Amino acid sequence: MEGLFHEDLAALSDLDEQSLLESLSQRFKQDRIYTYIGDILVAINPFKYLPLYVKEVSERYKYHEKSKLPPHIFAVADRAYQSMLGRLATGPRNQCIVISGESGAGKTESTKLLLRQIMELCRANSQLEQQILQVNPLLEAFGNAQTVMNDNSSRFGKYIQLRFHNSSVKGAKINEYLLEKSRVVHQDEGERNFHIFYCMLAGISPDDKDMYGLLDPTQYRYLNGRYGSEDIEQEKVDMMTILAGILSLGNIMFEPTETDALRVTGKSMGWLKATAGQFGVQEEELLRSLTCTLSVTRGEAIRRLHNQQQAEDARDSIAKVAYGRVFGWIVRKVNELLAPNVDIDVELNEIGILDIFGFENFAVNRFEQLCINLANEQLQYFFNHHIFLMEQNEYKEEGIEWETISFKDNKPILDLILTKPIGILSLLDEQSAFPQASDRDFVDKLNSKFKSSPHYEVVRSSSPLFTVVHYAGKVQYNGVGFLEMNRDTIPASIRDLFINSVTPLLSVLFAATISRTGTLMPRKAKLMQKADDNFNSTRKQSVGAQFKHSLAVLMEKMFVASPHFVRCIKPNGNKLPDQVDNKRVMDQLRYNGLLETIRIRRDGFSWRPSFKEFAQRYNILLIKPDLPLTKESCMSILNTTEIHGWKCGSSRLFFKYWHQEELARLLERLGKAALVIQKNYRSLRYRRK
Ligand code: AOV
Ligand code: MG
Repeated sequence: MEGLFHEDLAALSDLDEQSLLESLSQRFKQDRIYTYIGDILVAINPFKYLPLYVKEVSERYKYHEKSKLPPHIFAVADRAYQSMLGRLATGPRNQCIVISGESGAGKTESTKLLLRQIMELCRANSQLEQQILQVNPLLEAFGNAQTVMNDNSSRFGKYIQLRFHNSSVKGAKINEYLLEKSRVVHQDEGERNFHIFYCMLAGISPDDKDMYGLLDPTQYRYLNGRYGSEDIEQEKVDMMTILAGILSLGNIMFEPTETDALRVTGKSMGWLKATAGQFGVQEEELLRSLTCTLSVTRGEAIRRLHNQQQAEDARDSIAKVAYGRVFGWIVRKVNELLAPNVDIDVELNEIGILDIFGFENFAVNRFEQLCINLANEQLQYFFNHHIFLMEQNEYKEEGIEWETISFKDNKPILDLILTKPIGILSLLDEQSAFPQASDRDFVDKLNSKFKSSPHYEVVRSSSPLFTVVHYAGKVQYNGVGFLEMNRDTIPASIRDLFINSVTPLLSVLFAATISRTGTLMPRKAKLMQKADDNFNSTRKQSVGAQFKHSLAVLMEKMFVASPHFVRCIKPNGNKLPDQVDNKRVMDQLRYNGLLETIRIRRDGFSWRPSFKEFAQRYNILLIKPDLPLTKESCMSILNTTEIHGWKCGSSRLFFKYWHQEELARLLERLGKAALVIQKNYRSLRYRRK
C-alpha cells in the first residue's frame, strides 16, 4: 500500500511505466492530484474545485517541513521563497519556477496559486501585493481565449519576476512572449476571440454601448458569431474605443468596380465610418490605407491599387497590429505600476515564474503553433539539461561511481528549428526576405534540406504541409501564411494613419518604440530596435528571429537561477473531472521522461555544494566560525551529524534531495542553541537530537 500510492515516487525502490501510471491514477482518484518526484512536483489537472487552497491549508504550508505534509503546489512556493531568502541551502539566491505541460494541463492555474501563496508568505498585506495579484485577470482578459484544448488558453507566454528585498516584495515585472495576434481576425472551429471582446460587450451599459458605437455581439464577423456573458472589467475609454474600432474594422468588405479600383460594399459603408470614428482617423485616409499601397521609389511616390485579397489582408493586419499594440501597452503599464520603488544600491533577489502556452496540436497548425511548440521544446531541453546532463556530468568530473541514466535528448529537434544557417527559422527568414517567394517555395526548401532528418517528415500534398516530430509528438504544420506572419510588417501608411489619430492612446502606441510584435525586449535589444526604428522603418527583425532571441534571453536568466519544476499532466482530452485516459497520461509520462526522472532522483544527488559553500554555511554545526573551507572541514562537520547516503567528490559534496531539509533542521536547532550559549557564557554542553 505504502509502496504503490506513495507521495514521493523517488522513494520507491522499483517502478516501471505501468506501476507509475497506476500509482498516479490511484492517487488522482482520491483527489490527490499532487505527487513528488524528489524535489519535483507532478500535478494532475482535476478539472473540478477541490478544497485544497483554502486559508487553513495556505497557513499550514508556510515555513513547513516538506516531508511532513502531503505534496502541494504551496510547498513549491514555500521552497522557492525560503531558498530566495537563503534559508534552505547553498546555491543562487535567484529562483525560477518552471511550469510545463501541454495545453490545458493546468500551468496557468498553478501559476496563480504560486503567486498567491508567495504573496501570503511575504505576509504584509500591502497595496503592492494586491496589485500584483490583480494584474492577472487583466492579462488573462487580453491574452487568453477559448481553444478546443482549453477554455481559458493562454495565447501568450509570460515570465513573472517577483523582486524582493529581504523577505518583502518590492515589485514585479512581466515579460510577455509572442501574443497570438492572428486570433483577433480569425478563429478556427470551436474557438473564440480574446476574452476581452466578450467581456466588453457583455458588461457594457446601453449608454456606454452607444458611446463606443458598439452593437450586439452577433453583428461582428471577428467574433465568429459567438459570445459569452463574462463580467465587465473597468477599462480606459480610449482602449475600449480602440477595441470597438477593431471589431468595426473587421466588418468592412470590399468589392471590385468597373475600373481597377476597389470600393467598400454598400452594406459596410457604415462600418467604415464607424471604424474611422473609433480610431479617430480620417475616413478617406483609412480607406486609402486599405485599398492601396504607397511606395517611394527614387524620391517618387507610387500608388499601387490593392486587389480584393490585398485589401482584406490590409484590413486584418491593421486589426492585428492595433490589438498587439494595446496588449503591449497594457503590459508596459503594468510594469510601470509594479516597478520596484527602491534605491539602486538596494540588493533585490528574485523569484521568476514561467507560464508559457503549452504544447499544441490542432487540426490546422500555423506559424504560431510552431513558435509555441518551439518554446515547449526549449523548456523540455532546460529540464533535461538540468536534471540529466548537468548532474551526470558532475558525477563523471568528480569521480562519483554512477551508472548512466539515458534520457530522450531533444537537442536535435531544437537544432532542426534553430540552427543557423539551415534551421527551419533561418530558412524561413531567408525566404521572407524575397518579396516574390511563396509559402510553397519555403516548404519545398524545407523538404529538400531536411528530408533525411529523423525529426522531419515530408508531406505529399498540393498544400504546403510539413511535419515536425516534436518531443511530445508529431505535429503537421500548414505553411500557408508562414512568410507573411514571419515578416509581420506594417506598411508605413498605416503607421502614419495611426500616429495622426486624434485618439491619444492610439497615436502614442504607434509612436512608441515597443517592438512591433508587442514583445517587451531586453534592454540591449530594445536600444538596437530603437536605433533600427529611427533608421529605417522597413528593416526589422523577423518575428521568428525576435522570438528566438527572447527565448535565448529567458534561458540565460533561468540557467543562473535555482530552478524548481512543476510538471502538469492533463488527465483527459474532454476537460472532465474524475476521468483518466490511460493512453494520454502514459504518453505524457513518456515524453516528459518521468520514469527516468524518478530514477535519477532516487539514485542521484540533486544537491551538490562545493566544499567551500558547504563549510561556509554549516561550520556553525562545529561551532567554529573560522574553520578553513576545505574538504577536511566538511568531513568533520558531517561527522557530527547522523546524515547518511551522501558522497564526496573531488571538489564538492553530493547529497540527496532530502538532505537539505535535514541539515536545515540541524542548523536551526544548533544555531539557536549556540546563540543562547554564546550569550550566556555557559559551558559548551548541549545534546544533539
Ligand atoms: P494551461 O495554462 O496549462 O493551458 P490552465 O491552467 O488554463 O491550463 O487550466 C485549464 C483549466 O483546467 C482551468 O481553466 C481550470 O478549469 C482547470 N484547472 C487547472 N488546474 C486546476 C486546479 N488546480 N483546480 C481546479 N481546476 C483546475 V494553455 O494556457 O492552453 O497551455 O496555452
Ligand atoms: Mg495557460
